[in-house]
Order: sequence, then structure tokens, then C-alpha cells
Amino acid sequence: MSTSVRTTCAYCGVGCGILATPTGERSATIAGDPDHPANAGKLCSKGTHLGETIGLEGRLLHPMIGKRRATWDKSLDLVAKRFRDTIAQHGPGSVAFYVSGQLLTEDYYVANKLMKGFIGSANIDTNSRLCMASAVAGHMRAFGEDVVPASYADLDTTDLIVLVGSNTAWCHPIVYQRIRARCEAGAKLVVIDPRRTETADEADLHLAIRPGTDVALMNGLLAWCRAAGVVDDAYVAAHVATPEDFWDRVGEGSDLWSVARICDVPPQDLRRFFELFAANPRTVTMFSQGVNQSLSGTDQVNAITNLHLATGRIGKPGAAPFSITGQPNAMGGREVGGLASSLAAHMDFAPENVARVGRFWAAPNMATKPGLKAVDLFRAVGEGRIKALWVMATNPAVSMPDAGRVREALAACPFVVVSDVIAQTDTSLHAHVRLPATAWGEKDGTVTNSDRTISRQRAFLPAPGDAKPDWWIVTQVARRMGWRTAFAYDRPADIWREHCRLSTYENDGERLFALPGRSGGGNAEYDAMVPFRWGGTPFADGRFSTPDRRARLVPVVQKPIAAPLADWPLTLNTGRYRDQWHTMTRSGLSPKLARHREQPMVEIHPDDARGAGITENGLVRVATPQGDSLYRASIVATQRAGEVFVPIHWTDQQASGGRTGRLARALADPFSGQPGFKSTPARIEAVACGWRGFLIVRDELAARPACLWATRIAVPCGTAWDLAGDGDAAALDRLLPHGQRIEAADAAKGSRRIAILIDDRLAAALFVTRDGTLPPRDWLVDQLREAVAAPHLLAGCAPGAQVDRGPIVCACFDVGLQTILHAIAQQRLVDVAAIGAALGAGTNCGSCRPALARLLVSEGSHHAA
Ligand SMILES: Nc1nc2c(c(=O)[nH]1)N[C@H]1C(S)=C(S)[C@@H](COP(=O)(O)OP(=O)(O)OC[C@H]3O[C@@H](n4cnc5c(=O)[nH]c(N)nc54)[C@H](O)[C@@H]3O)O[C@H]1N2
Ligand SMILES: Nc1nc2c(c(=O)[nH]1)N[C@H]1C(S)=C(S)[C@@H](COP(=O)(O)OP(=O)(O)OC[C@H]3O[C@@H](n4cnc5c(=O)[nH]c(N)nc54)[C@H](O)[C@@H]3O)O[C@H]1N2
Ligand code: SF4
Ligand SMILES: [Mo]
Repeated sequence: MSTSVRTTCAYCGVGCGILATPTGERSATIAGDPDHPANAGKLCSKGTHLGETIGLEGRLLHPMIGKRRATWDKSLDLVAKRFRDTIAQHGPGSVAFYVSGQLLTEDYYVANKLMKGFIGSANIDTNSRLCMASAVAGHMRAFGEDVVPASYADLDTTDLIVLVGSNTAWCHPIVYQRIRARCEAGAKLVVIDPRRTETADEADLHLAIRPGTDVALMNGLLAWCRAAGVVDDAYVAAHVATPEDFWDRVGEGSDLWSVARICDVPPQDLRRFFELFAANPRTVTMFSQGVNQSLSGTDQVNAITNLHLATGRIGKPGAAPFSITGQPNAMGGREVGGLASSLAAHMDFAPENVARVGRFWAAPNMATKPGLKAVDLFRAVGEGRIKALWVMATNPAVSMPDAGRVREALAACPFVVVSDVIAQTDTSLHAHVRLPATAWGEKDGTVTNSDRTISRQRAFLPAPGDAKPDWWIVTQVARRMGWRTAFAYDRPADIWREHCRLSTYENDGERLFALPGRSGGGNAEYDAMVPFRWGGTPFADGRFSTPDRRARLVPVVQKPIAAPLADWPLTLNTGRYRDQWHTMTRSGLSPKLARHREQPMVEIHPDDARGAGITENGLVRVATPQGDSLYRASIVATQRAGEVFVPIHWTDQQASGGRTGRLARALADPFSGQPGFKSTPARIEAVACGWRGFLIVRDELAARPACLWATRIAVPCGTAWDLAGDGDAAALDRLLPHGQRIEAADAAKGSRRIAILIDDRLAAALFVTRDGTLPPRDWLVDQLREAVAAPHLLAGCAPGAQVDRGPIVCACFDVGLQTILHAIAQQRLVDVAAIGAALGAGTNCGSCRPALARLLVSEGSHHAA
């Protein structure tokens, strides 16, 4: 009898509590934890299907030096020696760590301590630089400390929720459900996003602004508020420092008509937004990557904090600016100081902080100034200035901007260490040493979610092979570099207690981040820790973390929007799909999650598609000055003309296309160093191909099929590849396993269908055509499961059978688009609840409810027409 273990979701910053019940050596049932404050028992599609990702497929199980398996001793000695030697020869600035918001706080703490206190450099940066560095910089400028002054509970009492640059329905689904619940109770929702996302669909108002015009919009709103008497002069006088010419600068060009023109939205919509804001003192403005990932990201954050400070909408229930974080422990990373620009425990590099932390750590080599931020760090690797690099829990060969350059830098670096859970990633291909880390479900520690709630992640599976926790790996290297006592931890709880002690060390309240009363507990207390939020309601007393205790209004002005370039007329926007997570090393293992979006698509406005001769589902090359990649076309009116959108998830392991990291520029916001991932000048062109097809295999292929277009998805009992190419498709035959071969061909259509049986079971099916049609794949995929091959394999379906379900909309009940459209028409379904009653779709995790609502609208207008 297994009992369930309380842990926290591996994915996003919502930080949902999970009850995991092991059902076998490598399996568990996953349910939402009803007692966790972040989700009260709910989970989205990704959390719900975590159980499909805890097998050993693709895992790195042993330390590897080059291509050879090695012992921990040998590998750790080598890492310690190479770092020590490099530092001895070239100084502490010649080495770097690049870490991740997916580390646990304890892992993060020791990596930061090793670099900043012992190696003596601050060259440790994190993928959070790509994620919320602008929010951090904006908070520092406005509040004097990086504090998120909001909690999820504010969403339950607010009257107006403004989502800026945030596709919450897909990226923070459980928070989105909380928002919807509040809207049902009467609150209003405004979405500001150049794309009409599923989040925007259900909003009371959607402003599809011209990308990069958020400052103009927010300044316009602030000027309107001032004119309308909505500015809280008493609050400002008591608690906020206002630079002399602040209001003049806000007022410049901020009349409604000018703002409407700059933002390219109808003036009446803009007025509606302004009126809603003016009318609702309880406002939460939630923002994420549409704001942060911009060359003006920090200014955009401060345009939002200015609004909330000037109207006194902060530190009160239901009123706050709310930076929602992406990764499960982005916030924990900020708390330990994992960014190159901060030191530790919300302290920066001011000399008194360096001295204080140095005293606390008894550190021999304190870093005295900030280190290299991610973009500069990889540039330094490329230029040979960084000679030893350790990458932990992130995949920069995919996720950094100008990722082609990053790969070249990794390839040229004399010594690269990668700690990961997966054996082969685009990054680890360049590693000299690969270290196997324990994964979610095997590791223990704490994470902090978007609303400052700290929860435990707990192990419920044994560590496989030689895998070890990240904190252990780091401290072993630190000890071997000579710092035995400073890194003599036996368990995560030891690190946690030290982290808590540092947070309160010589802190009389000048740093809000503090975990008082937490450092004395024993191991049992740590094991039993229940989720808690630090900081209460920050700034409720109107006192901020600046020297004079006043917040700051920060003058920000809209940067001119550059005219489109002749050769690169489009703006490339990048972001996320509902059911995939980043570089797909975890979510890509789930057959259920794979079905929502099976391939990387470029979303194009019909006018731009027509202009370029691009047809629905055709192949498209998206090019920028940095590089190019292939996508399938999705022609949609939800996209603004002149802009295209692509997902960030696909890698060399998954596909020949969708390499979005290659396309983005390595330009960053001057204050935060965060790259402007959301707008890169680009162009598109249609790519012709002579044939198309698919390959379904039971055993994973050794290598990706070598053709123009090959994308893989996990299916139950195997893998399915979508293929397209030019020239001769016969070379694909080599990919087929040996076995009994049955084959049919139609020369006129250039079609071939091959099935391979091994022990009477289907082992592979390859269907290719030049001019003909391809049968649906679902039935063939199902045949991989069968113990005996069906007689009609080459027909691709059972006699008289079914059509494909189409892309899966509801991942929980496997309900496809075609099934839903059919049911809406046949059964005259009129609302989401009716679809749920008929098909089950949308009744479990709820992540697909916005999609169902969208289908009802489109089908409704279809039938009305
Ligand atoms: N399913 C899923 N969920 C995730 C993740 C995932 O990989 N998959 N990753 C997690 C992580 S780490 C993060 S950081 C979050 C990100 O969560 P989000 O920030 O919600 O996601 P994105 O899709 O990156 O971008 C959000 C929106 O910004 C819009 N945008 C682009 N340019 C502008 C602009 O100039 N102004 C405005 N106002 N909006 C603009 C885009 O059109 C896009 O819809 O998601 C987290 N949750
Ligand atoms: N163009 C474009 N690029 C972007 C973005 C964008 O919107 N547009 N968004 C950016 C943002 S916000 C983010 S957060 C990044 C995310 O980008 P990455 O951090 O590069 O993406 P992940 O796939 O999450 O990488 C995590 C890696 O850690 C491994 N891993 C998982 N668990 C553990 C563990 O416990 N220990 C160790 N050692 N390894 C583990 C996984 O197998 C995987 O290889 O992408 C950024 N890049
Ligand atoms: S919203 Fe979904 S992905 Fe995010 S923590 Fe909750 S269950 Fe996990
Ligand atoms: Mo992120």
C-alpha cells in the first residue's frame, strides 16, 4: 500500500500542490492537493499528465566524461580540477555557471554561494534573465527591493484584472481559472496583447496593441487618471517620491487620440479601458513576457508600477501590480540571489552587503561587483574569455537568443559541464562532462511560486541509476575545490536553515525578504513543512525598501517604433503552447500532451500569407538576420498583419524545424539585460516540397529522418514522425526495422505504403505520397498496441471506420477537434457545459475550456451564416 506524497508541480510558477501516489517502480497517480493555497486541488493539463513523464526514457543515468561512462569520484574530481586550474591560470572571472529557475532553492543557494563567496566572481547567471529580469529591475527602481506586492488571494477580491503581455489561459491555467471565477462574480477582464489569444477571447476588452507600445498605453492611462482626478494625491504625498518633471513627461503626447494612433487600437476601446481603470480602485495588473521580454522591458514594468503607485493601488487587498513568474522556482532563485546582478537574500553588491554576506559565509573570496548577464556571458564564452562553464537545469543551445551563436560558443569552450536529467539535449551535445541529476519526483527541497508561497517538493520515487540531487553535485565539487567545511551539508534541510538564517542576518526590516523563525527547526519540521507565504501584504504600511522608505515614480517614455525594414518587413513574436513546456524534455514525453499541437506552426495573418503565396499547413521558412527555420503555416485572423508568431519549444531532438532560438536577436534591455524575444525583424517564404508522408515506429529511431521536414511526437507505444521532402523518398526505407515487410505502391500518385511486422505485431509503418492523399494516422498508431497485426494495415484504417479525431483539444479525455465539431453540429450544443455533458471535454482540468468557447463562437457564426 502506497500512501500519497505532497509535492509541488514541476512546471509553472503558479506552484500547484500535488498529491503523488506511487503505483509501481516508475509510476504514480497524480492529483491536485486540495490543501494547497495555490490550486485547492485543481491541476491544468500539464500537471494532470505529469505521470506520463516519470519513466526512464531518455534519462541520463550515469556521469559521462565525453562519450564514456565514469564514476562520480572521477567526474567530480575532473570538474573541480578543471575549474581550479582555470581560475589559477586566468582568474575567477574566467569561469561561469549558467543555472535555472527549475533548480530548487537549496540547489540554487549552494551554487550561488560557491561562485560569489568562494570562487570570487559573480559570473553566475540564470535562465531567469530571459524570463523576469525586467520585472526584477523594475521592482528595484520602484520599490527599492525586488518584491512582488501581490498574492493570488488578491484575485478573489479585485474588481478589474488587466493582463498585459500574458497568455494566462495557456501559461498559468490555474491562475486563469481563478480569474474566470472572479469574472463570473462580476469583475472585469482586460487583455493587452497584440495577438488574440484564447486568454483574450474571453475578456471584456481586448486591446490588440502594436507590439512594443505598452509604455505609450500606460502613460496615456496615467495622464487620463490625472485629468480624471483618479490620482491619489494623499498617498503620493505620503509614500511616493515624484521626480520634478514627472507629470510633464507623462503628459507629453498622451492624449487619447495620439495614444490610440501609436498603439494602433480604436480610440473608443482605449477610452473604455481608461474608464474601467478609473472606475475600479481594486485593480490587479498582471504581466509576464509580453512586458518583460522587450528592449524596453524595465520601462514597461515601471509604466505599470507608476500607475499603481500614483493611484495608491498597492499594498491593499485586491489592488497590486503582479509580475507572474514562469518557472516553478523563478522566485526562489531571486531570493537566494541567483542572478549575476544580485548578491544574496535580496542584497546587492553595495560594499556593506558584500561585507555582511562575507561575514556570514566566512567567505574567503567575496565577489565585489555584478557578473556577466546571460547574453554577455555567452558572448564571453564565444570570445574565449570564459574558459570553463557549468550549465545546470537549462538548455541554452535552444532557449538563448541567437542560439546558433550560443552553440558555436559552447562548441569552442575548452570545458563545458552540463547537469541534466536527460542524456541528450541540444546543449549537452557540447558537454565535456555530463552529470546525472535527480528529476522531479526524486528530489527534495523547496520552491517559491509567483505569490511568494514557499512549498516543499518531495521525492516519491527512488533516484534511478547514479543520479544525484543538484545540491549534492555542487557541494561535492565545492569540497573538492578545497572548501570542505563551508559546504559540509548532509541534506537539503541543512541548506534551508542556513538560507533562512542569512535572510534575517543583520536585517532590522530594511530587507522585506526574511524567513524569521524558520532556521531553528529540525529535519522533521522541514519534512513536514506546509506551504507558507513570506512577506504578508508587502507595502501595506506605505513603507518601501528604499533609504527614505518612499516608493519611486520612474519617468519612462515610449521609444519610437522603428519603421519596417525593407528586407525584414515582418515582426517575429515568440511564445508558448498550452501543452508543451520549454524545450520539451519533460512534456515531450507525454503522448497526451503531444496531441494539442503536434508541430511547430507559424501563425500568419491572411493578408501576409496571401502576399507570400503561403497556404494553410504548407511549409514556411521564417528568416531573420540571425538564421532561419521551417514551420507549418497556420493562417489566422487572430494575428495582426505584419507580425508572425512561432512557438519556442522544438529542438534538434524533436524536429528539423521550429528552431526559434536561432531567429531571435541577442539584444537586451539596457537595465535588466533581458533579451527582446518578442520582436525580431523577419521575413517569410513558402517552401515547396515534392512529397509528404509519415512514419510510425514502435522503437525510437537512432537519428532524425534526413529530409526537409521531420517532426516527432510521442504516441502510446511508440513514436510518430510527420515527414515532407523533395527528391527521392526511397532513402526513408533505411529507417525501417528488419521484419516481415508488406508493401503497396501507386506509381501514378507516387504513393507507397509499407508496414513492417515483427512477431506478427506492427513494428513500423511508412506512408508516402506525391499527389495522393494520406489516410488518418490514429488507427495505425493504435495498432502499435495490438498483439497481432490487423489484416488491413496498408489501408490505414479498419474497413468502414472512423475519421481522425483531429488535433486533441481536451488532453484529459482525449477529445479531438473533429469529434467536438461533429457533436456541436449534430447535438446542437450551445455552451461549454453542454460539450462537457456530451463528451466529457473540459470537465476535468479545465485547460481546454477557453478553446471550447472559441469553437462554439466560430461554429455559431458558421451556422448563422
Ligand atoms: N504551457 C506552458 N506554460 C508555461 C510555460 C511553457 O513553456 N508552456 N513556460 C512558463 C514560463 S518559464 C514563462 S516565463 C511563462 C510565460 O507566460 P506568458 O508570458 O503568458 O507567455 P508567452 O507566450 O511567452 O507570451 C505572452 C504574450 O505576450 C504577447 N506579446 C508579445 N509582444 C507584446 C507586446 O509588445 N506587448 C504586450 N502587451 N504583449 C506582447 C504575446 O503575443 C504572447 O501572447 O509561462 C510559463 N508557463
Ligand atoms: N525566442 C524565445 N526564447 C525564449 C523565450 C521566449 O519567449 N522566446 N522564453 C525564455 C524563458 S522565459 C525561459 S524560462 C527559457 C526556458 O528555457 P530553458 O531553461 O532552456 O528550457 P527547459 O526546457 O526548461 O530546460 C530545462 C533543462 O533542465 C533539465 N532539467 C529538468 N529538471 C532538472 C533538474 O532537476 N536538475 C537538472 N540539473 N536538470 C533538470 C531539463 O531536462 C532541460 O534540459 O526560455 C527562454 N527563451
Ligand atoms: S498551472 Fe498547471 S503547470 Fe502550472 S503549476 Fe499548476 S498544474 Fe502545474
Ligand atoms: Mo520563463
